[in-house]
Amino acid sequence: MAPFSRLAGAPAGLLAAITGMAAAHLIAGLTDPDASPVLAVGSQVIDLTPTPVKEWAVAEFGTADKPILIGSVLVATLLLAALAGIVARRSLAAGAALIVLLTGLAGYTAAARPGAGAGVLIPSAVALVVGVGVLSWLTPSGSRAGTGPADPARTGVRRRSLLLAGALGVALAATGEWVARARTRISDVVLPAASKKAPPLPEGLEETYDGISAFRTPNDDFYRIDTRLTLPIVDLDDWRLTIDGDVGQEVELSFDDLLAMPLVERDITMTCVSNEVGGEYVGAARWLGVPLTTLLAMAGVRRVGDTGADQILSTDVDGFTISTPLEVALDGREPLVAVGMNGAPLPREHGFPVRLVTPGLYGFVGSTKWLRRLTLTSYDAEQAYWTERDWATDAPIKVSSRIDTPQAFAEVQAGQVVVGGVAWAQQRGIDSVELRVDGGPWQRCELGPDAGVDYWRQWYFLLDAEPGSRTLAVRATTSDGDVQTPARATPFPAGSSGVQEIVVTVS
Ligand SMILES: Nc1nc2c(c(=O)[nH]1)N[C@H]1C(S)=C(S)[C@@H](COP(=O)(O)O)O[C@H]1N2
Ligand SMILES: [Mo]
Repeated sequence: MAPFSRLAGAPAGLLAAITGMAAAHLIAGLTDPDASPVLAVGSQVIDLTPTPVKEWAVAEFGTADKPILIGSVLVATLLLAALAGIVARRSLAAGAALIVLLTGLAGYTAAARPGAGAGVLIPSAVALVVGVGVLSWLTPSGSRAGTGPADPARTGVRRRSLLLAGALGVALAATGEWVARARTRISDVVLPAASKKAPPLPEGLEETYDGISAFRTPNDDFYRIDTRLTLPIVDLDDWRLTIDGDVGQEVELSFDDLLAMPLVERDITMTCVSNEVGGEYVGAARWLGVPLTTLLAMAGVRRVGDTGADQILSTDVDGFTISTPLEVALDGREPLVAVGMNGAPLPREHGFPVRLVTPGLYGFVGSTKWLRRLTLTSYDAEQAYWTERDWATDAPIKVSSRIDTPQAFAEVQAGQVVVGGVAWAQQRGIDSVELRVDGGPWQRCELGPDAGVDYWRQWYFLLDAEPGSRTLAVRATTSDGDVQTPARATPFPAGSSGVQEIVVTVS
């Protein structure tokens, strides 16, 4: 036997897996994207990953953590599939058994996802049938007994089929995605005007000073953080928002019901608890929606004493949960049940059709995307996704500031250098931002326009830079006198703290 002929079965196994997964992915795209075998396994991995590892992955890979995860699941699957192909040359039954095991695992994890119905098993079943079918078709019957050379013509056919299957897989997956988009009907949504409009947003500093973050973050640039690998398909005709639990009366509203209510417009900066000091997980938008308090009042909850509940447990369309302290929701900060973002319906990535936006709280405790249900309950009775993973229950956003320009390790010309960025302290507002050069005294920066306490503030400093290596640090102070602390804290469990410092070279 030639040294590598033992591996001759591998392409058959790979081909079986690729066609099986592609077929399953298409079926899933048509029915339920989360039931796609690779994604189901990936989602399960996310949920089972211990918090410190998850935190490390987000810090290390940022938003690339998802492609990396899916890639790892794919590679593991393909390795096992290649093994199935090799084994199949000795015993087709044993090879097929490996495929049964793989698809069975995928089916099991898909079914174990919150809110899964029996239909989630279909894509894995399709993968099983196609996978075993292709494997037995491509495993030469002669070789199963371990005799006779491989037929070169047959090998050529297999190579071509492999390429074809790859191309087919990409095409099928793309079709599935296109169908999913078409089914959400975002383009049909026409948002009414707000009955309480926000004042026009002033022109931001970015118009004058290159490199400072735009005063309003465009939807396409807005950071995205969630546990999902695919975006939910929400059929607007079926979607309802339910307010239940310890309420006077249950409320159920359709999307049109929401649009028919008085809508308010508010400028709110959202921040992720996973944002490191100086990080990218913060964005500012103009949100359109119904005040959460209006909906709670409809359910008979106007003040904390109207219910025995101490939290609002919000559930998304797939059963993912977020806890918001009831006291915070009712303290006058006016969280929104939002339908619009920067003048458009919510993008699918940011919660279409409806999301919660709670000013002053990190997203994981107040900004549920793809909202489906608001349940008044207690922290004793029910725990949300992140609470179960030991993150803070009450998580106010900490005051922070970021240098946008110049970037760390940039080389700049000696003379006047614009140093600038953004600072935020939602619910309190920014009083001042200060810059420190090479450990010298803190110097006051100029602030950009003010769009309210829940919105970030741009800032800049015209630095007369002398040649050499310069260390720049920034800190903000809130309107109630809270100075951004230099004491470092990790994002887990209640948000990062510390002061951003960057080094630039002036020449
Ligand atoms: N359904 C759902 N809502 C969610 C999340 C999620 O994983 N699932 N992540 C939360 C977190 S951690 C943050 S920071 C914000 C981010 O919102 P964005 O992606 O629109 O910026 O959404 C929140 N809402
Ligand atoms: Mo977050």
